[in-house]
Amino acid sequence: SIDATIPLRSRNLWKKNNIQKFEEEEGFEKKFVTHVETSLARSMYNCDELAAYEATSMAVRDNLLIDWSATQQRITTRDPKRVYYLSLEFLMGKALDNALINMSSDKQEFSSTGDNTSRGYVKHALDDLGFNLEDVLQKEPDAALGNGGLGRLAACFLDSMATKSIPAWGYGLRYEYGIFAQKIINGYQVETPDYWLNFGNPWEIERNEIQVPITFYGYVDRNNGDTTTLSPSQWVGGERVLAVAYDFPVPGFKTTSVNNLRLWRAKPTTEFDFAKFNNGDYKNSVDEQQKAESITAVLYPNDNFTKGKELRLKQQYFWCAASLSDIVRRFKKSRRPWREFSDQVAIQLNDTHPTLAIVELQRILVDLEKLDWHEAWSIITQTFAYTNHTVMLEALEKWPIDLFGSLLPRHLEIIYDINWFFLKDVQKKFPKDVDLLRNVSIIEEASPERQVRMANLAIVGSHTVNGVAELHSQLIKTTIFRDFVRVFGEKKFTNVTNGITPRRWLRQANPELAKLIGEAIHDPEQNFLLNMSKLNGLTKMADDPDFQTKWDSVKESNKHRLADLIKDLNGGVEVINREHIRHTLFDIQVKRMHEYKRQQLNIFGVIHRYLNMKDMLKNGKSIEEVAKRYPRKVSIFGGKSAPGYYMAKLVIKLINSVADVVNNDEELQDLLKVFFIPDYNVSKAEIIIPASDLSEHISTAGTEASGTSNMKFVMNGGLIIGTVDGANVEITREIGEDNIFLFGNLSENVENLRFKHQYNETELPPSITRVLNAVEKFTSEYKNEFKPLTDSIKYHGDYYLVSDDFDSYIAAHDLVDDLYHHNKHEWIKKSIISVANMGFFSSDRCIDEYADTIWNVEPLKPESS
Ligand code: B1H
Ligand code: IMP
Repeated sequence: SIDATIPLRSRNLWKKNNIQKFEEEEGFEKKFVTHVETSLARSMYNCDELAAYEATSMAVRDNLLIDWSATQQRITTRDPKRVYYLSLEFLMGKALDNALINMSSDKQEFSSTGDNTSRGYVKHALDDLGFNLEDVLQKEPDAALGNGGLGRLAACFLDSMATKSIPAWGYGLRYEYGIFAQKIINGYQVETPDYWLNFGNPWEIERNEIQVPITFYGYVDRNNGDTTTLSPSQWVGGERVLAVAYDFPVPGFKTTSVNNLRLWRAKPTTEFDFAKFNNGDYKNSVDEQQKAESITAVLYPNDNFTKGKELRLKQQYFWCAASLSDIVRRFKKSRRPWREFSDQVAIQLNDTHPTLAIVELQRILVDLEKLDWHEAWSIITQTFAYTNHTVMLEALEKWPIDLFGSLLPRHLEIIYDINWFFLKDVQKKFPKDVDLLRNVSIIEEASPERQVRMANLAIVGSHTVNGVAELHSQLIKTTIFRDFVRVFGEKKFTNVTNGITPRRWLRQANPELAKLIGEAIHDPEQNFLLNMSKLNGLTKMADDPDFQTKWDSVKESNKHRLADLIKDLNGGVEVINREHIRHTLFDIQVKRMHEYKRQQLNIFGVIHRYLNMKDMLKNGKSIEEVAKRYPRKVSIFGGKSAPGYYMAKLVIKLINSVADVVNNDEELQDLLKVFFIPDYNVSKAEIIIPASDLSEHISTAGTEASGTSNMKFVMNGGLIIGTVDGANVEITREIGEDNIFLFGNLSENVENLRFKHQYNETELPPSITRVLNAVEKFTSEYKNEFKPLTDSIKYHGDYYLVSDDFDSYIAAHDLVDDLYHHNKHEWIKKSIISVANMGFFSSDRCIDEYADTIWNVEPLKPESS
């Protein structure tokens, strides 16, 4: 490749012509108008809100790119160790609002909008230009390139790595279609395609200069003298596509560091199949090429579940090969010897989805760079680390050998060799332990098909394996990866409890609360967003009646914001009684629909409550007496089900059926409302989460690896009801057990309870039987519509232990009711104390832990900060 660096004699001219960042209104306005008139070829007579969004984004992007370039040049020049975060999902949400908050500005005056970030003056400027910032922000579609927690975690980590000036890049896929949009029709989920690039995307830089050829299929040619699979081998490919890079700037908060997220898009090569063409099959030849684009067409919409589809494996290899090629190219620029690779490069595998990167790097080192097998392998095992996100067996990735070997013949050979050396070591250490060998083998010898176990490969190829919350990290060591602990020892397995970025999840989602906190702890510049232990300062205000009132007013205002959204989604018809909103308990469960997350438990609880209220009225009690027992409450649900997940979809229908009945029951006089928010996504989460009084994190103990929305809710002053599962455990430790409503069986008892169900040794408590019998009353479409749901509990072993936890769940809700209703001051106090102690859950803390204990990397800060 040619040297693309400008000669010394020309550089002064370049420097003279460098563009400058804008730092205040006037500079922004000028950029804005310029982009409207040139980039968009529009004018003041032809500028709608979409154009305003595009021009604002391009102006802001210009600023970010100046910092991006400086950041990347600094990293290139200083050449420190870099982190590569490989994730098949990045659930970024909207970029503009976040960029306005994060974008560095030397002039951080308090503008008349009361906003001390760049957002403040841009809002003002847009106002002068004839636009309202909030409306302009609405024009941006969510970048929804992820399913749920795993993808959003990757996005939070990018924010923290940029904020901490860690030299880090994210690598992923640029899906043409993100997670589907959910419509609710007649109470049922209907999926519609999310063509998020419809109006183009001002946040991506298409890098047509960076195109990596990627090979599939073909065969291994052993006629070149390579006698064993361990020596350099020739993979003769059968199909070729190109990976084109698209870069997304990731700005840090209060720093000029801007990191990069590189997403790959598949496109055809310019090679042409002349054989076909000569056969007169021109049309077919073009069609074949077109198929290349299908590789990055769509995100697989399954959360915590995998299906062995060939296209998915193609996606994984395409992405790993393109990323590895880029990483290796960058390493080679510094002309260091290979043995320094792991001093320069740390690669984090976000779940097993990128495990092929291990094999691809071994292939590059052995086949292309001609390193000795063992030398290559030792580089690998010092470079990679693997994060596990679930213990649920249906999510563990396995690929049938035939499918794998046909798509990636050379990689399968390499895997066999990795496995051979690995098992030889195991055998030496544990002679004659065939069970152990069978369990840890990368190949599963099962009928009808042998399979490649990606988790085993990831563990063998990594130096560190981590879980995402303490309980989860403990569980992987005692269950799914138990045998690997014997082989590698405990030390290889560690914990990094998940976190969330307070910039998006506090400052951006809840500006009023961030402002109130800043004032209360004498930090109007909101530096606590960079050091969340400062929130501790709130503790001493927890009892202050004036402060409590302010705190509750912020909550009330956020509830109105959510009530507005719900009204909007309900066709303009109000659902929530506004008059009493301050004292209406907002009880929220928003997350992917999954049996293990137990939305069914929640809606059964709602039915239980409804039946009780109706019984009181039937028994001659007045509505005032009912209202004395039950605080006003709105139960809010939201979440997508995988399109093929029958049970999860049935739960959505049940929620909507219950809502129909309850919301139209005039006898109840608005004391209870139920609403399912369609198309839950990151942007909606930013409105929903700050409005909660109570949120539900009620998975069967031992099933939710961590959960991260639990952290978001508490950081926004909501209390939670939850099981002893995932990060609920550490939340309890941090905020104190008096401030959380825990219930249910512990994970250590789950196996035993399931066993009892299997042998029909459990009798269902009358409370749940009453609810299950009532469920059919809510059927509107077909008779017995919800029978599969109730039967799964009554007759099919109640795998998720809904019946075992029901009474304890109801008892916890009784405590909630009582406290919210009769001791609001105590409630608010708990809320304040909880927020005061949530510092631990900043993703900045996670990144510190990864950097120190797994990556061994250090920040490279800009000179000025
Ligand atoms: C989590 C997934 C996941 N765990 C497979 N596993 C997928 C697995 O497309 N697939 O094949 C997609 C997603 N996602 C979640 O990760 C956990 O359930 C949460 O408890 C956890 O908080 C989150 C982040 O660690
Ligand atoms: P890459 O590391 O080659 O992918 O380049 C990433 C970015 O780093 C480039 O777009 C430049 O902004 C910057 N960069 C690359 N090479 C150099 C260099 O030789 N000196 C300074 N900056 C560089």
